[in-house]
Amino acid sequence: MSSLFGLQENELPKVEKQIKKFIHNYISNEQLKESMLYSVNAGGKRLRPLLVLATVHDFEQELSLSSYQIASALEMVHTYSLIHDDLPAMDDDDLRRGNPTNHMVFGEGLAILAGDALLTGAFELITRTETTSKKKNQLLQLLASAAGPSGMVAGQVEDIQSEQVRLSFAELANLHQKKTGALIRFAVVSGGILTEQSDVVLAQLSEFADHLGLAFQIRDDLLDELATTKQLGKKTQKDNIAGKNTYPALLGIEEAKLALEEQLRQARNALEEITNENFTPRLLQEVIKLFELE
Ligand code: GRG
Repeated sequence: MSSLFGLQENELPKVEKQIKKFIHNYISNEQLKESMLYSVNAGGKRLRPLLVLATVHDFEQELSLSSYQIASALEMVHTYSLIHDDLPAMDDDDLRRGNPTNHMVFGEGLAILAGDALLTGAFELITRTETTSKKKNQLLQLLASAAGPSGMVAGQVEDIQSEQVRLSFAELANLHQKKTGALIRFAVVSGGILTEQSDVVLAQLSEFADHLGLAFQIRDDLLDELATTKQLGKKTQKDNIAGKNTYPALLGIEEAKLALEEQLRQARNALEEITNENFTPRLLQEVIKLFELE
């Protein structure tokens, strides 16, 4: 495999195939299946599976069935989080990735259950993964803490609780490390587990992923802000960002751009620190480039 583009074109379809295979093989209710497949098929950048595969690849290891299965389980958890995040009780969004949200098409009850099924199904898929029991246990534990009450769920709760509160940079970064960072960390560290890295290397991968996760969130806030500013015009920009817990609101747009650059610099440094002589971070460096603002 020569490039990230190659991975996207040739390998990501294999991840999608594994998700669909799992849904078709293990779910018998047609409506539930349809609702799950609706969100799985709605596109998305597949960043998290890409990170799993890129990490395995950079340790110069073959992409085996277990890599696709773990990447699939992770994308299932991500898809669940988006379905639930869009619900009326949460963000109450009508559109996701340019299409009607799951609950707009299937109703709230089925959308909640499709999310539940994707979440629990992800763990079932890991138990059925073609790998050793030791790796399965490590991956199950890691995904549970990334997605659950000490990871993404905690981040979402803190996000709701901080709606009327002005957070500091450190508080916001801490919230995002759980809400969006935890799954990104799982993506990278699971690549390390699949390739049997030492605890030291797993910690180094985790450090890299934390900077990448924060960069992801700062970039997402900036893109949101720049798009809104374009629509509203410069005059209303200040009113628009005031009071929101986003990096541009907290730091201003220029400082937020610098904070993004700083996280990407630290992510690059963290990759350099990885102490495995078979590690050549070509694809992960390409991922970092994707995060730069054009
Ligand atoms: C419901 C427990 C629970 C958690 C939801 C991650 C999350 C927590 C909500 C997502 C809300 C959101 C818009 C967060 C900002 C980060 C972001 C842009 C997430 C979407 O991830 P992408 O950009 O999505 O990877 P695609 O569509 O490409 O898969």
